[in-house]
Amino acid sequence: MSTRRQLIERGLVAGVGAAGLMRPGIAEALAAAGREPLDAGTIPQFVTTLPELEVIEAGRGPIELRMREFRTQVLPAEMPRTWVWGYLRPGQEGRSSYLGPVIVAERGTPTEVRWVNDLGRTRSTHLRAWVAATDQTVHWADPLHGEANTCAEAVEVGTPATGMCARHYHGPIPATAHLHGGEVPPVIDGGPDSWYTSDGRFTGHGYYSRHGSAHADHAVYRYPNVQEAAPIWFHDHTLGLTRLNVYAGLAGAYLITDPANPPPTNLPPPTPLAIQDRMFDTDGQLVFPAGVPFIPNPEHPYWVPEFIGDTILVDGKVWPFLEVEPKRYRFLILNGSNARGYEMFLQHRHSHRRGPAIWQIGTDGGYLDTPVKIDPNSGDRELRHLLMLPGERADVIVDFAGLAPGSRLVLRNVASVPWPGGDPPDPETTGRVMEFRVTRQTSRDTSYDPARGAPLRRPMVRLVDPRSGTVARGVRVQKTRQLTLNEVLGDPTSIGGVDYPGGPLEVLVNNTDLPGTDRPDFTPITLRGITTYYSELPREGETEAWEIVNLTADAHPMHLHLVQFQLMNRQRFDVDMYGEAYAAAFAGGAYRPGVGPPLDYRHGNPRALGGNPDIAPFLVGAARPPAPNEAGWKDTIISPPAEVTRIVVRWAPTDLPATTHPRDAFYPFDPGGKHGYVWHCHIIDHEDNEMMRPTHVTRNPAAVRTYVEGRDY
Ligand SMILES: [Cu+2]
Repeated sequence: MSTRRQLIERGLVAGVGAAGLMRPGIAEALAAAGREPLDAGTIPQFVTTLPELEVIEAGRGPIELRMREFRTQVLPAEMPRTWVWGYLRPGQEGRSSYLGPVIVAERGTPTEVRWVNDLGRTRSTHLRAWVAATDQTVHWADPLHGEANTCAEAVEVGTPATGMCARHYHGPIPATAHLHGGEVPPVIDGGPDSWYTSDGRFTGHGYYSRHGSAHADHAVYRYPNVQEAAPIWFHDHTLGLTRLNVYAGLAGAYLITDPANPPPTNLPPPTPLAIQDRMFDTDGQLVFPAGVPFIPNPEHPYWVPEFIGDTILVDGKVWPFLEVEPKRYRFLILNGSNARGYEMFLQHRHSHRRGPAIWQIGTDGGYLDTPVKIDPNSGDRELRHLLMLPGERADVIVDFAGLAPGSRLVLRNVASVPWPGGDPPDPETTGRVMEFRVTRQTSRDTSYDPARGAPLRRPMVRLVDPRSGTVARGVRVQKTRQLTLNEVLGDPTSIGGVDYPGGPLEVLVNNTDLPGTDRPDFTPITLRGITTYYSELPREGETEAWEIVNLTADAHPMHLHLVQFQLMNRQRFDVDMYGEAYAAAFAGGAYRPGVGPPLDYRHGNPRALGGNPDIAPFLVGAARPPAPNEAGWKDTIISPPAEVTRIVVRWAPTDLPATTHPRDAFYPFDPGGKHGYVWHCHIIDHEDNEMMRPTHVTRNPAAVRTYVEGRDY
């Protein structure tokens, strides 16, 4: 296996596009289980109204959300109903959409949510896709570890080449809820090891952030809501099972408003649009390709590198439509897909004319200063389509004014999968997201007009100057880290008559495959007998520049818990030349997958932490400042292949002045302590197979805390 190939060559599955490789196998794989794939091309489009998601106003007492299984209409009416998982209120037996609810919270008023796992056991679930896609060979939640976990034994006695533990998990279903984009204490972050089972017997026991408040079958998280107004969301985050739990339906929205810093009062009311892709069988049940013939390597008998579905859902309905008057509407768009990216624009269904424009008014972490026009007819490629990879949000306004009643517009998608180098979507199916139908106007539109460009907020604090793509004046960067993204590839192989093409074996952050990787340059922290080796240990109040060096063939949406940060710039580098220097830096002069960076994390590169050869001599061309619609607060940032993506992260609230001394910058709660956070790729399939690292924030000793949990967590 050549080093170069491991580093830079596209794996077969990832490259051809999971879609291209998977399609032929779906029918035979399902047939073996007595099921048939549903041809996405036969599903009627734009016949289902966009559902109104359930809204919960926080601040009216504690909220209880129960993770439950139910059947609902996901496909169009008259097609079979689908078994899903969702967050239901007490007494609710089901809901029209699995997605949700939408929690609306006010800054300054905490929200207490009691998250109850009521998912039962694999024996009782109807989600065949979930059961048939669990993979006990990835680093995963593993509830039965130490009890009935025969797989642990199989891993020890089996040989990797013949496939370790090639059987499905049977036992209680673990789950947990993470508030994505939330500024919260680590004990209520809902990290990958914070899971618990509905029988109350098992809780997380691993390396990543631990549960703080799991009591038997539930956890109580009291969110402080101290951050600026932002369209954040929540979803499952169970170690090694997130891709399946989210696929089953566990996701909702969480909007923080800030009455003290309101946006223009006449912004149109927001409609959430959560976009996801799925795959169905003819019974209307979810399909998740796993196992032979979809896996690239025998080492992980079920895990596939990227789930790519053939149908597009918005708010839990396949290809819905929404009636709109010829006036302005505001949409909070979330890419809640496992792996699929979207490049979107509006197009007239019949004339194929492109437009109207999409005006972006907010990013992951809140409002932009002024609206940014994303116009499909623009000469500027960067601002032609609304690009969103998994985990990202966009707050947008569309002005349907001037369109004749009866006009139909399709929200189109032209993003290839994997993005950016994979296959384009099918213009008849996955190239379509939803439809807008223009009706008669019933009232005058007095709402905020983005075309006038009035400020959306008092100017945001700038850690970077988005025009120059440099650190903003007066901002001092205390630490710089250069961190790599790596894909470890397996070789083509044949075992027992089964051919494995070879391809992604696991995907890594800084070439480090377990928080348990024991290195003298990492920092061990032991909790309840488990030692985690941290490498990213930021100090509260400090400002850091992270240079994410993507050595893989695809883009990765990298997500940091706790913080909102700003994109500084992106810059290409010579992949071949850097790849050689990188490989040569390892002991023995050849790339060693999974062992961490080649050099000492702290001292190996005099210009940056991270333990990687300096990228500077290998940079190509000029650094590109962020696109105007990316120049806001972000918690998930696209790291394109063969590029360095530079972000500036301050481990402190976003609205402190940029020049605040680190000593005077701190959260109202304690971000330090035992549990820590994570940062990871938000392609959930990657996150489930090692593309994640723990972070531990060292608390600012000068901090004055005003938010205390006040509970015995
Ligand atoms: Cu990734």
